[in-house]
Amino acid sequence: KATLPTQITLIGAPTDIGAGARGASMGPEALRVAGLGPVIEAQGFQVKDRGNVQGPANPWLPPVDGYRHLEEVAAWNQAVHDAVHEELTLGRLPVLLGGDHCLGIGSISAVARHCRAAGKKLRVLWLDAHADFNTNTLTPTGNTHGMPVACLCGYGPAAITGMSGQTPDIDPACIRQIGIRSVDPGEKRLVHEAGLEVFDMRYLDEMGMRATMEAALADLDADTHLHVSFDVDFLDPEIAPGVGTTVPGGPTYREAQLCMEMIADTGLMRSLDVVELNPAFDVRNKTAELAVDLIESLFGKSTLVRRGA
Ligand code: HAR
Ligand code: MN
Ligand code: MN
Ligand code: MN
Repeated sequence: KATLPTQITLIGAPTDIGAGARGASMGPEALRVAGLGPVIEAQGFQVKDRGNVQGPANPWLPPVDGYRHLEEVAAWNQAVHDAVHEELTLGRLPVLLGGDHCLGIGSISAVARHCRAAGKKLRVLWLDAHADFNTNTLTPTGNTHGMPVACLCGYGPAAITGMSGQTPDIDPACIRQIGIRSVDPGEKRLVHEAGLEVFDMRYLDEMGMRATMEAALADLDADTHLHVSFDVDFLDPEIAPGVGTTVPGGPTYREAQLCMEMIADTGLMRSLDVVELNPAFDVRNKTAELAVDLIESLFGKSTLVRRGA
C-alpha cells in the first residue's frame, strides 16, 4: 500500500494579490498559530517550515485588460513555483500555505513539471465552492483567484500560463472538482466546453460524500501523484466564516472529515495547497483551527485503527 513521504515542508505565501478582499495574506501565520506543523508531526512526519516566500505588495488597483495585478500575480506565482518544485525535487511533500487561490497556478505548474520529469501521472483534487475557471473576458471581477484552473488548462495570459514549461500545464481530464456551488455564467460554458469533471453540491446532495469521493478517486494507481488544492471556502460558511468569498450550502464538518479521510486512505497525496483562509473575516481563529483539524485527517489521523490499514 502507498504511503506518504516522511518529510513535509510548509511554504508560506502571504499575499492576497488575486483576491477581491484583503486579508488572505494573513493566512500562513494563522495556520501556524493554529498549530499546523506540530499537528502534522504528531501523525509521524518530519516537518520543516521553510518560512514565507516573498513577493510584491498589493497595490489594490482596478483591472487592466480584465486582470487585476497581473504582473504581481505572476511574481508571486513564480516564487511559489520555485519553492514547491524545489521541495518535490528533494522528495518532500510541499504544503503551500496561502494566500489566495491564484497561487494554485504556481503550485500546480510546479507539480506538473515534476510529474512530467518523473514520468508520473497526475490527479488534481480541487476542493472549492468555486470552479476558478474564469478568463479575462468572462470574469465579473478581474480577480485572478477566480482563474487558476483556467490558466493551468491553457486559458490565460502568457505571464501565468505554461509556467511548467508547457501549455497547457495540465490536461483538464486530470482534474476533479468537489463542492462547487458558485460558477459565473460565462465560466459555466467554458467548464462545459473544456469537459471538466465537476462534483457539484447537487451531486453531493444526491450521492453523498462517500460515493462522490469514490468517483473522484477512481483509477488512481501507485504511479499517480495526487495533488490536493484545498480552498477553505469549500466548507460551509457556518463552520468556516474565515474566508473572503463565502457561499452557503457547503459540506458539513462530518462530510469534510470523510472527504479528507478518504483522500488519506489512498496514501497517494504528494502535494497540498491550503488557500483562501482570511483571518480578517475569522472568529478567534476558528476557521484556521478547523482547517488544521481537517489537515490532520488528510495526513492520516483516524479515530480507530482502520480495517485493512
Ligand atoms: N467567480 C468569482 C470571480 O471570478 C469568484 C471567485 C472566487 N474565487 C475564490 N477562489 N475565492 O475559489 O470573481
Ligand atoms: Mn478557489
Ligand atoms: Mn473558492
Ligand atoms: Mn483532529
